[in-house]
Amino acid sequence: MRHQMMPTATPTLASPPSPPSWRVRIRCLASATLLSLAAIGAAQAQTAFSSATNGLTCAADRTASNLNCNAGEFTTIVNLSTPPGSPTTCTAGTTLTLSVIVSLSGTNANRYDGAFFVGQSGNDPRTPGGGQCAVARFPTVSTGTGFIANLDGDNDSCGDYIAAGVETWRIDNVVLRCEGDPATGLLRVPYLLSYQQNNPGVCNTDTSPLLAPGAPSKCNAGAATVPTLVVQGYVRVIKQTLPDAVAGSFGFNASASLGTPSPANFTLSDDQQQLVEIPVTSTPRTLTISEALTPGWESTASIVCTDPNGNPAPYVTVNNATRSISASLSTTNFGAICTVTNTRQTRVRSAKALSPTTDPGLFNLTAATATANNVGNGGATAFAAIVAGSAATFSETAGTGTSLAAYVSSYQCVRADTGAVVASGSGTTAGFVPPAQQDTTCTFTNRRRSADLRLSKTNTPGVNADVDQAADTVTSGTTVSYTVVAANNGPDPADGALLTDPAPAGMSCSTATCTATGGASCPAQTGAALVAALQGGGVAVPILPAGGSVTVVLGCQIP
Ligand SMILES: [Ca+2]
Ligand SMILES: [Ca+2]
Ligand SMILES: [Ca+2]
Repeated sequence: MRHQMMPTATPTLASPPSPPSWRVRIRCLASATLLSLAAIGAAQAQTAFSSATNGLTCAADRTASNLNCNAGEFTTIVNLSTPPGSPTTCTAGTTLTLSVIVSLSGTNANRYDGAFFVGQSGNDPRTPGGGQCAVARFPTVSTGTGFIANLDGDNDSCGDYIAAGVETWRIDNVVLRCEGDPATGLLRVPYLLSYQQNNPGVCNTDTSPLLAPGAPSKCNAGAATVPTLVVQGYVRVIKQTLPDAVAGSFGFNASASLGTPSPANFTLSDDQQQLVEIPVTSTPRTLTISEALTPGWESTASIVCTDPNGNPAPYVTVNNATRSISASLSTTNFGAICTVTNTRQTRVRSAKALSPTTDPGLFNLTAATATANNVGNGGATAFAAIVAGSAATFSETAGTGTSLAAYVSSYQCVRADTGAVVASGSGTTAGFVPPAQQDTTCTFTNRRRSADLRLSKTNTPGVNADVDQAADTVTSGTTVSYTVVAANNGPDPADGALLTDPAPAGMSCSTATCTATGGASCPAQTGAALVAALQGGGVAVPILPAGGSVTVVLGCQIP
């Protein structure tokens, strides 16, 4: 046996090709003497090199036997570390790419066509049928005293190894799954070093069946952990909304029976998802994730959880009423995928608009159970939630100091998402089934009633309509007919409008007749009573709709 001292030069350390990756130092025991490496950089400077091939048959399956690896020719202690700036965690079940540095020495005789295996899914390369391996055959170029190209004399490309040689060997592109050591929760890397005690034949690829232990004992195996890399269990929370793709942000917080989850708080909108992680070991830890109650959404959520493969996850419980997830996570039950679906509430409200907007009227509004009293233009009730698919009543009444009779009331109901009108009409009450999972606002508009009344008087009707002719004259002592027209140009009726026509001093009116058009009706008084009323307090026109008019013809003597 011989030892080789490490060089002291410190060359540049190139980054591994596929981050994240890790370099592994294997410190080899030579007759109980630990051969340690001063630094990764120094180690890499003088390493032999291989690039692993992944997804290959493991050593045990190549020999179709269980391997005990007890020959002890290469006693190995595996240390792994990550370079500065590397992640300090990996998510259980995800795939990593490592660069491994293996130091070899020992008590071996000449050995042939060797290889290094890493179980890619936590599987032990010694056990048949356990899974796939990343495999790298011995290099043929040495930077120490072990590897040699053609010790076996067949010129193959599977390196051989000189008795008791010393090598440091870097293996890139080792792909493996993030799986935790049950006791420590650190990334676990099961490995196996195989070699043949006799040349088994021509070996040129990592897939060669000749890359296998020459006997069940002719290997070294173990499991190393990466002390700087903690394996994280997780709950992946996926957000869905009903209806789909509705805007809305939902707050979550996470806690754990040990430590603080990462992250402890987050928000999700429809179709978004969040990974919440805690370190896991063989002892279960509880990760609890709760969703805050969000205004406008039903308080009860629908939560469905599975294991990472979509199968039932009995280690996860959910509470739809409190919108919470409780996952008991361990190295075995390391992950869960939970879809949290929130249903939009069906909500209604009433709002007030006045025309003109400066009108001082006050109104009491209702929408289902929501009320708002004495509101003016722009006022509204709060939203009231109703059962989806049920009818709701919207209404208004007069507030303090306001008479509904002074207004024309109408309503228009609009859904919030599209702005579409879902109901409209005249009056102070609306009742219908609002669209489900949607906000609907019914706006009651009150237009203050008004009428454009026009009054004309002439003694020459029909000549120039309602205007006296220029230089018109009447003769003293004669009786002249004066035509008085009261018309309503709208927009509202002017029922009860009061008409007066006091005669000038000296003029004596004695007859009056009335006709009505356009749906209007004449005053109750007729004849002398009508004359008298026009002279005094006026007469009421009982019905005077927009477009209607009454015509009163007065017979008066010119003084
Ligand atoms: Ca060989
Ligand atoms: Ca060979
Ligand atoms: Ca969606």
